Amino acid sequence: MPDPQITQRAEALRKALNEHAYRYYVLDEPVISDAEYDRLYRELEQLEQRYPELITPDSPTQRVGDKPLEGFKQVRHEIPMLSLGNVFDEDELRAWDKRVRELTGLEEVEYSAEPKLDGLAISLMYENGQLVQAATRGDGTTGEDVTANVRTIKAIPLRLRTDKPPARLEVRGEVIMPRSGFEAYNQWAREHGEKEFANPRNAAAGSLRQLDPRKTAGRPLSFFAYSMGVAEGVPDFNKHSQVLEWFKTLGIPVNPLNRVVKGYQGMLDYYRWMQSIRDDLDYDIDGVVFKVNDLALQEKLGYATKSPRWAIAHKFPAEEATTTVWAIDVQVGRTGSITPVARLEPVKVGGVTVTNATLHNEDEVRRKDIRVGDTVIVRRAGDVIPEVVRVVGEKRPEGTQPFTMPQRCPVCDSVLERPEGEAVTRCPAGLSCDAQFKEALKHFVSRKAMDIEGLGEKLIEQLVDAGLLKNPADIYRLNKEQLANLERMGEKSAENVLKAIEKSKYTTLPRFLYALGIREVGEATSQNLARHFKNLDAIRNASIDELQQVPDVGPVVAEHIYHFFRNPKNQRVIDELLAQGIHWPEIPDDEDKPKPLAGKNIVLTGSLASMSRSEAKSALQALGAKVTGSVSKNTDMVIAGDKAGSKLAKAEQLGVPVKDEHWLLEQIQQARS
Ligand code: 5U1
Repeated sequence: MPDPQITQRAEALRKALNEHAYRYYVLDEPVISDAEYDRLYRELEQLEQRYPELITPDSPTQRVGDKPLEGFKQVRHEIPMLSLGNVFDEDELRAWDKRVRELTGLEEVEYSAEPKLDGLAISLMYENGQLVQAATRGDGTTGEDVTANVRTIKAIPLRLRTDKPPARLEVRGEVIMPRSGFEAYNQWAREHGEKEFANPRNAAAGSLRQLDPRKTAGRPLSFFAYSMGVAEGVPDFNKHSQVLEWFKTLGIPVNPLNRVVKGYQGMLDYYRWMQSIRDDLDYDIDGVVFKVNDLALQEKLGYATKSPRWAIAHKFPAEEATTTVWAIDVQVGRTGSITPVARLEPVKVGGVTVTNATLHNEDEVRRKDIRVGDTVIVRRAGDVIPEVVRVVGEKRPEGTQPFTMPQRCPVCDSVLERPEGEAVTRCPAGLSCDAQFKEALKHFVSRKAMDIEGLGEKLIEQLVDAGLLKNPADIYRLNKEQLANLERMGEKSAENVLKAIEKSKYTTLPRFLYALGIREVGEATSQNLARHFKNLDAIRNASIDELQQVPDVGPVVAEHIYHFFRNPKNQRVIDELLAQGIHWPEIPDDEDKPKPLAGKNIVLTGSLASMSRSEAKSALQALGAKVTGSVSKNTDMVIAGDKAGSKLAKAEQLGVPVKDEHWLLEQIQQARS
């Protein structure tokens, strides 16, 4: 037996590691870094290697077994794992609430409202606090024993965090693969010739049904609990929400976006909230679940054949649909990139009719082997451009041909180029290609660039086709007659466009730089360039080395900027624009300005009305703040704009102060005065 001090140290390490896992997965409030956690873990691992008798089954080192399984044992659920009834719109939800009110005799019912995770349902059995079995839902009556795989999921405790564990507790919930983990896994799979997963749900299911737990251990899985099955020696609860709170104290993760709501209106508000933040979450949800919160009422309502009468899933409109590829065209982008686009038989996806889907680039079309005539699954998530997820192979008609990239630009007929090692094919004609020229102009007038309201995409196309715009400076030479003579334009609209053009002459240096459309110079880089050099001449004359002194500007971007300003055509356009009266306020030296937010960690979320996210970020940095992407206990403040999502929810949960746009504008104003 090892020295008692060593035994104590192993025990302390196990306790500390479990406590840190609880803080990380349940409270979402880690107090040590990942590196520090790894250091403690390695110390325990080394002790256990030297003294194997110290190993306990619930040690954090014991998550992976050493042998692949031969197959999965069948597990019969003591209490069936039911599925949920669905509603798909507000009327159906209202009708469901009405029925619950009639059956309970209540005027208004309290519901537990929860995100509906798109993962794999699982049952975890704890006996005297130890995880003894994990099983898939299967057909609801019999599932598969996936204990060895589930033990590798760090979010699932191997032992409950209590000195008085219940004799038997069955926790039910969903195993998910976070989107970030899914992307990273697929990237790894591509690089190592392994099979990629079509979506995070398949990835979670595939990983759990993996016969080699060592492989599951490498998959980034997580877990949220949502109900209790077998319960022996469990405290008495009146409400479902109390059960979920109790789970948290036991170290079992519960979704932080769960809420208790009242009545139909409360459910509807929650549904809309989840719909508005679903794209910001790091995991897929396909709807929300409402459960009658009072457990006695749940019992009263009982069960229909396959699902409880006390719960319902309100599903989001489907984000995937099946359709046919009519044609594959190519589109020319602003910087000459050639993007293949699938023209589709129109289909409704997530409530919107989709007719086109981006195919990204030649390699992507080849990899997915998308052909004209194929039946394909298309996906649309939020504002993201629809894309083809995969081909339905069984439905491929005879005689289809693999896609080949055209040799020439469909707009200007230049021979296309694909530099070695790059995925993108390009038209080398630059602004002499009409397509690139139109795109460059659309970018120039766009909201984050020169912000010329009323000069939209259609109008730009008309003006170029009519020969009225040969370079961006021509915008400032347009007159009322030229505009009013165009189709669908009257005198009044022409006047409004001219006013907007005039107004745009007073801009900022970052906007002007961004408007120029230099390759890989987005809003943030434009801000950094302006802040670093203070004036346009300094940027125009900067060497590649000097450009690389700017935050976020590496050798490639520096080259793009350097060559852009050495191009005689670009020099002429810039000079003409300045001659037309484009100007901006001088950027003051801010060295000795007060920095009221010095040292503060601030997170921005949602959209602001008066400025873009990157403008707000720069303004905060100028006030001395550090702007970070995620909310933690180290965050000093969250600035929330419109449609703020999970970051706001997390700030509220952690008690981090939340400020609004008005407050930010005040800080900027005060620092100026
Ligand atoms: N959030 C949540 N998801 N979900 C799925 N709650 C929930 N409840 C379920 C299912 C299948 O079943 C209840 C019958 C417990």
